[in-house]
Amino acid sequence: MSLPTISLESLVSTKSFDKLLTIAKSAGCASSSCGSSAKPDEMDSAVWEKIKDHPCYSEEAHHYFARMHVAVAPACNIQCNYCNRKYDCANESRPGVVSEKLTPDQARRKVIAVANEVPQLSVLGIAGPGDACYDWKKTKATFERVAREIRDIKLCISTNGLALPDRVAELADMNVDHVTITINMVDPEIGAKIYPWIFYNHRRYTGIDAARILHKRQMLGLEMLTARGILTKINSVMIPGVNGEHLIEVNKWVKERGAFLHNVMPLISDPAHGTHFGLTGQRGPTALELKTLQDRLEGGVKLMRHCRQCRADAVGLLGEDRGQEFTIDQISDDITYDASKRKAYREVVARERGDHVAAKSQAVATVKATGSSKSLHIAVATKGGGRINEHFGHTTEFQVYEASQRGISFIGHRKVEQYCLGGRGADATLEGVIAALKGVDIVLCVKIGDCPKDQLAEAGIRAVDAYGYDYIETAISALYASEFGSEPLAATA
Ligand code: CLF
Ligand code: SF4
Repeated sequence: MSLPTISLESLVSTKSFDKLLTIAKSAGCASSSCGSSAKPDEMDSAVWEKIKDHPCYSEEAHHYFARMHVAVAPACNIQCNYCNRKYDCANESRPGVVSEKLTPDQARRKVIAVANEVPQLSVLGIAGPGDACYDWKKTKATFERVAREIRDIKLCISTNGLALPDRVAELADMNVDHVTITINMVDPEIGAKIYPWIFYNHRRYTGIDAARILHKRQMLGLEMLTARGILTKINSVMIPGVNGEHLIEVNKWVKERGAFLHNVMPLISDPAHGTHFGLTGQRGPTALELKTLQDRLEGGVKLMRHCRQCRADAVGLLGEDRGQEFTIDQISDDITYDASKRKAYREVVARERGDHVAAKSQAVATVKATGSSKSLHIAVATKGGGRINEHFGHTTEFQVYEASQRGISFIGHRKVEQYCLGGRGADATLEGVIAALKGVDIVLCVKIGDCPKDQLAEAGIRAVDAYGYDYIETAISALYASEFGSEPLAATA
């Protein structure tokens, strides 16, 4: 069991720079793997440099680093059947939420305010609320203003791809290293069921003609990005009965054209959102349908499974949204950038990550050494940093892992309502939490009361709080070994 000499949490929560530096410096070098890199052996160093701090492109990085979106690009050049223009672009966001729209100058101020207060910030993304490549002037002006002041921030955009080929050269000039294209089809007949129209070269196209143009532009854009070494993530919205099976074909096409990641997201469809699919009763996939498709896609383009379908003005670690702390009315007109918090945080994270990777590798070896063919599903209460560091009752999102002979993998998350508020737990909320944890064998948390623990046990879920503040994988491997190996049963709560 490895305990940190310094908690990332203390570094994140402290407000005083002097205190922050003291914490960072006092960490010393107690790490068991000091100097070791978190870079996977098989990964190219140049690619690693691009993804190591990007919470969406690296599952491992999402424990440490945060992204923020600024909603500067409201205009869009296509219509998707899962979109209602009242809301944000559903290609990269949950439908049904509306962002605070900003000018590039307001966006610059907001990014600086967040960078001064959220040391985990590493990526600025523009994900709408319309299309970042179509509403290009504002996207470009925002990136230029921010990059002039915060030189190490990564720039990232999300687009439907129609206007992308016209912007690739400028994206490369601005050092935008990460581009997401939403690609839901490679067959225009299927495309016609998803896109009623597009607006291209000053005219509107409908039906198969529209889908054919969109498909060609998406493929061209992807090829152009790959040729320039820009990493691409493909988002696909899984729409059962429309493109579910077809996404296997999409995965092959984008692999051939050099895509780096494939993120298959569930359609979120509700009549209240006023979308075509919502109003016509098109359903989204079940969690099992989504996982089954993702499992079938293994072996193609690397899959992203930790997406949170965040909103177009999201701020914070994936899964948390601190946007309300940084609305534009709270930010001074003459704010200036102070790099100190981000710098101190990065120094600590560099040490912590090497240690975490070594611990993870040890944990996987422990699981494999059991030789068991069984799998274990574990939900973890965590605030980030790759550790079990949240109370059961304070959790709003559990991270779910699977341990098996394939290793220990993050396979998804379960959002829940916070069970314990003001020191008291609500029974009705607990029922919802237990329902959300269906299929999970064990819950890992820092602390849990007897009452929720007993109710979880009645639902067949074991709650364990004996591994508080340990690395997630270390605790999982110990539990797996105690369950399926020859080792004596580990201490459980
Ligand atoms: Fe934003 Fe998207 Fe860049 Fe990430 S989000 S533009 S790549 S910085 Fe990430 Fe959010 Fe999923 Fe998007 S979790 S919705 S994948
Ligand atoms: Fe809506 Fe985004 Fe599709 Fe445009 S690209 S129609 S904003 S989901």
